[in-house]
Formats: sequence, C-alpha cells, structure tokens
Amino acid sequence: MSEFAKEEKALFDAMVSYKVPEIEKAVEESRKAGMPATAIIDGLGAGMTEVGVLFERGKLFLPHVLSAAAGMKKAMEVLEPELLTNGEKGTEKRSVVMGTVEGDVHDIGKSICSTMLQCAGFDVHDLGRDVPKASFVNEVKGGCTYCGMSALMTTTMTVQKEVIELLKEAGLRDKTTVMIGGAPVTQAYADKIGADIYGESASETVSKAKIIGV
Ligand code: B12
Repeated sequence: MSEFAKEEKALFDAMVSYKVPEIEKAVEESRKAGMPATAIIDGLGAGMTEVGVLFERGKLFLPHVLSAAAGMKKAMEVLEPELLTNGEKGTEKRSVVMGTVEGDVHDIGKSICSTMLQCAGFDVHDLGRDVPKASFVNEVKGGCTYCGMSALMTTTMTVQKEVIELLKEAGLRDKTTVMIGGAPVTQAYADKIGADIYGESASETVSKAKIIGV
C-alpha cells in the first residue's frame, strides 16, 4: 500500500465530487502531508478518469464534468511552479511538440502529459487542442524530435495515423519519436499505425519518453 494511500483516496473522491473547493482542499492537504506534486497529479487523473466513466454511465452530467475539469486546471496551476523547480535538468533538452489532433477539443489529459514532460526536463511546445496536422509537421521541421498527439474520440484517432503519413512524406519520420495517447488509443493501435510510444497515463508517457527517443 502506498505511503500516501489516504491522500490518494481523498484526491480521487474530491475529483468525483466534481466540486472545485473540495478538489483544492484535497490538493492542499496532500501537499501538507508531503505528497510529491507528480503523485498528486496522478491521483487527480485517476479521479478524472472515473468522472469520465460516470459521465458515460449517465451518473454525472456535462456541468459536473466541466466543474471537475476546472478543478483539475486549478490544481495544475497550483502545482506547476513546484513541478518546474523540482524538474530534472537535462544537459541538453529534448524538444517535444504536443497537441490534441484536428477536430478534437479534449485537452485535459494532453495538458497533464505536457506538464509532466516539462517537469522531467523536456522542452515542450504545447500547441493546444484542435491542432492542424501540418502544425505538428512544422514543429518537427523546426527541431522537435518528439511528436506527441492526443485523441479522445474514435473519429479523431485516425488523424494520428495521418500525421505519421505526413511525417513520412516530409522525410522526417526516422528523425521523430511519435507518441500517441488518449482514452480510445491502445498499444495495439499504436503498433498498427507505427507509433513509437503509447502512453496510457502521464507517468507512463514520461518514463517511456526518457528511455525511447531519437
Ligand atoms: C471531459 C470530456 C469532455 C469535455 C472536454 C474538456 C476539455 N477541456 O478537455 C467537453 C465537455 C468539452 C467534451 C466535449 C465533447 N465530447 Co467529451 N468527454 C469528456 C470525458 C468525460 C473525459 C475526458 C477526460 O478528460 N478524461 C480524463 C483525462 C485525464 O484522461 P485522458 O484524456 O484519457 O488522458 C490520459 C491518457 O489517455 C494519456 N494521454 C492523453 N493524451 C495523451 C497524449 C500522448 C502523446 C500520450 C503519450 C498520452 C496521452 O495520459 C493522460 C493522463 O493520464 C470523456 C469520457 C472518457 N471516458 O474519456 C468524453 C468523451 C471523450 N467525449 C465524447 C464526445 C462524443 C464529445 C463531444 C463530441 C460531445 C458533443 N456531442 O458535443 C464533444 C467533442 C467536441 C470535439 N470536437 O472535440 C465521447 C467520445 C466518443 C467517441 N467518438 O469516441 C466520450 C468518450 C464520452 C462518451 N462516451 O460519449 N468532452
């Protein structure tokens, strides 16, 4: 059992309550208990995933999801300075372009991954959401050696494959480590479209990016 099991549960429960003050309180309590910021983010992320499940089952509605997302955003704002000062300082920063693909506005999970990568010492160019395919390619041309794409819908995950094709056409595929993620994405899909890294969570993304990379 984790040293911070009590705090993990409190963070999870606060997210599921979708109430911003509850989320802020759980974050504050966890910090007081000495829980590392990355672990707090993982705890909140697990709660946000549960919010997604409850939404799908019709147990929560859109305003609840948006409120939970607002709580997550506030928590990230509070934790970010701590994460950045604790960040590992690599001798040479590896640049990553991150974005949610064209046609898709879901950006909570992508933003968590961006922050965690930044904290691990990567130079992150986060283009936001609904990012045109060409913008990923342009960032790679500009020097990013990692291309991270998030897709939360079965209708938009195909765009990840299309960007890989564009990278190939531009002769950049071999110079790029392609990372993909988002709820409908799987390792099998990553293998099928020829991505280098599949990240199920932000922490998994960071540990894989540290090992695998051009
Ligand atoms: C929150 C949410 C919204 C919010 C988004 C707010 C925001 N700023 O992001 C709002 C309300 C705006 C929204 C809108 C819509 N949504 Co919505 N939404 C969700 C919900 C409930 C949760 C998503 C989420 O934030 N999860 C929590 C985060 C922490 O998890 P995550 O994103 O998976 O990220 C983790 C990993 O996947 C990974 N990861 C993520 N990105 C990346 C990237 C890389 C490179 C790597 C390596 C790893 C990685 O690490 C992350 C951290 O651990 C999901 C349900 C679900 N189960 O996913 C539906 C869901 C994704 N939405 C859905 C739909 C249909 C829509 C709408 C079309 C609804 C509508 N009819 O208008 C619109 C989309 C419009 C558009 N063009 O994009 C469907 C998609 C169905 C499908 N086709 O596949 C879902 C599955 C709900 C459902 N069952 O119906 N939504």
